[in-house]
Amino acid sequence: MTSAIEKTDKEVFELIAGEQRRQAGSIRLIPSENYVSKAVMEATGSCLTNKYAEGYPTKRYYEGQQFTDQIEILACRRAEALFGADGANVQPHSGSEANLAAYSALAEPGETIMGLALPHGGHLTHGWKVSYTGKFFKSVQYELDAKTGRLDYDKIEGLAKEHKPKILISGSSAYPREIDFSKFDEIAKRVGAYHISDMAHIAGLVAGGVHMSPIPYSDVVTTTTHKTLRGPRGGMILFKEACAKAINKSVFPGLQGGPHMHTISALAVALKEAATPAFQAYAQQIVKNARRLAEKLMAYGFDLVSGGTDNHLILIDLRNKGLAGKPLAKALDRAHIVSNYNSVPGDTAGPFNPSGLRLGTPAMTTRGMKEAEAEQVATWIHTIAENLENESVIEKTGKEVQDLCSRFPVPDLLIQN
Ligand code: DSN
Repeated sequence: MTSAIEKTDKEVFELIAGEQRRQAGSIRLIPSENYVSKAVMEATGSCLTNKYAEGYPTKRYYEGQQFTDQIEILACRRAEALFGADGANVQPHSGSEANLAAYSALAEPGETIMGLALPHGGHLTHGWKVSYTGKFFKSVQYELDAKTGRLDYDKIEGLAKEHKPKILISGSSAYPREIDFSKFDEIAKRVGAYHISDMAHIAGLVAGGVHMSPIPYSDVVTTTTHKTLRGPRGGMILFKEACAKAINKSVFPGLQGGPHMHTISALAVALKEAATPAFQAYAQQIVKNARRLAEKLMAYGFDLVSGGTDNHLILIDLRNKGLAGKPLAKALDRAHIVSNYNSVPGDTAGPFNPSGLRLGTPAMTTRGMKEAEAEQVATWIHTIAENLENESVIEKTGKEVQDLCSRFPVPDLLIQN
């Protein structure tokens, strides 16, 4: 926070300060959120926000690219080195745009794409009906196995053989188990489809070596850059050389104008951070924390989709407790534990009042919390679930949560709670 904001606009300053206090004083369990380093934050807020750079390095439509070209090239080379990819496009403004650009590069409107259904853990942009990806393309959606809560590769193959998609999409937004990208690749090859993996949620785990990499098994890999990867908000596409031309054309001029150079500079910084041993230790700890949180929640009788987790994410099916996701998420938020309500496989409740709660450990891990704190969090979730309408218990729990937060300060926030 710079005093310039306070001088210019007290109102926005106070709101940002409030958000800083909220982030410092709560345990943030939304699995797609994190805390970036001060270096990433500084690059995001740098003078690069002032620069237009339509085009690609050395082929721009505006002059004055002496530094932007070097920054974008650096970000691409770091991404390729970190993930072992042939090529990278760091211009997508978001994961959704990265997905649309990737599909548009490899399929014509009206051709078939096949991805995981939203209520089963897929993303909107994997062809769900309300997303343009489900309107521009003919969309076929696969689901998790009803009994195991896991991907059923035989069923996916059967569906792929029936519908012969042009693109098979792997990846998810709410799937707690390791994805076997090699199996998706085999299926895609058997039906003559391109394989696009969306690793947005797990990019940091892949970089840290604790999840199978989709890169060797995919024609194209899309990702956001701000989840487990811990970079600025944005998107990125990694690809095999054969797809380079189509992907680059699809991002610009196909879908976007000027790239956000301030974000790309921050991504370059985050990719450097992600190549360190400290980042590997962070990725390992995310998974350890999620496992411990899952075990303790199950000990309290919570029913977890698939019976546990292999990654950073946990999906609780609250139906056995007679609870819905939204009231629990709201009560937890009052106790400074921030999660999101979510559909679970086979959910008959609508998306606005679904039966699940989605949790993740990246942000708590970034602030240094380990297994003991994960266990404590499970106990608090149990306490709140048992006392949904008891405001004095919620308030008391909230104080305990804030006390723990003050023992694990977020290093780079200026204002602590
Ligand atoms: N909003 C992201 C998530 O929370 O998973 C997906 O877009």
